[in-house]
Amino acid sequence: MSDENNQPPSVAHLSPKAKVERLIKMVRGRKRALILTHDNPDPDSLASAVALAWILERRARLQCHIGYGGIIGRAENLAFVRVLKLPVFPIADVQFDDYDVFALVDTQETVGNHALPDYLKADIVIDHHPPREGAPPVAFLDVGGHYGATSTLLTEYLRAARVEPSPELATALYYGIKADTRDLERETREPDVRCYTWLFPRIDRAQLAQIEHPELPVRYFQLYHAAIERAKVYSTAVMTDLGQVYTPDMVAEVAERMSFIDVVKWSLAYGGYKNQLYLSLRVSDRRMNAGRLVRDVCEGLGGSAGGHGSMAGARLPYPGAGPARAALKREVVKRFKQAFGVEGERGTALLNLSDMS
Ligand SMILES: [Mn+2]
Repeated sequence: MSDENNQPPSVAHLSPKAKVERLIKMVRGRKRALILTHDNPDPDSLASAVALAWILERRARLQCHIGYGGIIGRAENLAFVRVLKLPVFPIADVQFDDYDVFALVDTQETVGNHALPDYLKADIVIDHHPPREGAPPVAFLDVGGHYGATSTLLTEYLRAARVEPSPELATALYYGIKADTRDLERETREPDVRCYTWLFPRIDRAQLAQIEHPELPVRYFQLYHAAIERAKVYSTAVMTDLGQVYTPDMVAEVAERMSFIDVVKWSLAYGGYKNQLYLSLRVSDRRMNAGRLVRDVCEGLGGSAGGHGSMAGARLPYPGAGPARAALKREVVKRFKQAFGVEGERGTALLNLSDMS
């Protein structure tokens, strides 16, 4: 079917060795690659970008740069970049005309959460998220496999290319897999375990410890205080309005933390950052698909949405004036309450809920 459209199909079914051969062949004759993560990149995205650069530099003699849109905000992610000295740059420092290869990792062209301008085409897309429909053809497309992290895909590439990672790169990929799969527990497949085990003797454990236990800014605790005060519980759902956040990552972090409340199956957090409303959802019911739910709920509100089984997020245009913002939040809450089956409930502040244990 793909061939009829002249679209090179995803290489997801090929062996890592065949993938790497095709990748190297595809960039032959090119000189400079720009590798982009998704916006507000997480460790999986950053590690994957650095690993792809590592391979293209060594096996295809390309000069590579890594760019990201948005900000790196979580303390762990800041420590990740600083401790491992990862060569990644904000997109404002990037001149797009300088490159003849464009790559996206941990995201896809039509997801809308990356900094590649519309007038440019990605040549390489490597992502462990489910394939998006309606995407334009991509010369090298590796999506749709069964992987808990994009870092796992890139670790397979490294091994197939017979390129030894530095301790910093090994630590980055290891932490990328660890964070995305929550210690090999969430949506973990056999290749994730295999690559994690392969990387372990190659990592720098002292650096890993510095990343996993970073110093936290005062405003982190202030935000958590507000989050706990504002959280509302509706039967098995918790919703947390974070107001304005100092970094979008905190929305996901709070949603994740609140999902551990013993009575909770659905955890939604939302907060404004610049002119966007960020939403993050965690679902503990394995029969539900958080990604699909968020896409359905946010349909027609603009912005972008994505995710997979148990975790998903979205960002929506968040108009400047107070009343318009309040109206958007009310609409979002109404739609999610419907999706959670708790419409009509008034909810109880988390702080007023009596302990069930
Ligand atoms: Mn990922």
